[in-house]
Amino acid sequence: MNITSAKFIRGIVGEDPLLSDGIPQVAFIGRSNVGKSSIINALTKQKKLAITSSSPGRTQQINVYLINKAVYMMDMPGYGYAKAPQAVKEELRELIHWYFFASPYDRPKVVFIIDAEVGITKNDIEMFRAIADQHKHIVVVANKVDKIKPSQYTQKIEHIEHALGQYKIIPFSSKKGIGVNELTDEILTTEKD
Ligand SMILES: Nc1nc2c(ncn2[C@@H]2O[C@H](COP(=O)(O)OP(=O)(O)OP(=O)(O)O)[C@@H](O)[C@H]2O)c(=O)[nH]1
Ligand SMILES: [Mg+2]
Repeated sequence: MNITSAKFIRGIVGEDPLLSDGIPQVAFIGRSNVGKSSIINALTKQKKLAITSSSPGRTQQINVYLINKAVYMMDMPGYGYAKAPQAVKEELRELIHWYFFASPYDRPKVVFIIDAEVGITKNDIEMFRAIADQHKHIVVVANKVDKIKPSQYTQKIEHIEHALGQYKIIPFSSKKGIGVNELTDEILTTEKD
């Protein structure tokens, strides 16, 4: 399956009519700077669709993209950015929590992103458990595999696998285009259950 069209709709910070318009949502979540926005650009093959930045905390609202006129990709703000001002951190945390746990809308499919080089952090595990508790459809992505030394590759990926249990992990690199087809299929496949 291919992504043939991708369009920015708008950034949202709370209730919005698009959340209940019946179009399925796929939410991209992970630590600040893990590469959520870059992955959306890699999947849509558009360098500048989602704004990326080398400084963490770039995405501060839920940016919504319509893919193939059929699915929304939700580019979430990152969690765990220690240097952000307390008030900003609180606001982003509340937005993430509202969207995943408190909003009345249908639960999204979740693309949970981990930095393959850094490995899984305490923050990742906490967020993952909370999401896995309430969301059935989770795809785990280990991004930035281009930064791992070949000799450490298996160990790093296995460590993430062990920390999360039975979840399938897609090794990914938005820089090198690794994993793009596999993740695209996961996102565009209609769930049967
Ligand atoms: N080497 C490498 N760098 C990457 C990869 N993906 C993203 N990056 C870099 O990581 C940094 C953060 O990327 P973003 O896509 O802005 O990350 P984000 O998760 O959206 O960040 P926030 O919106 O701040 O939470 C940028 O400097 C990217 O160029 C990758 O696969 N490999
Ligand atoms: Mg971002």
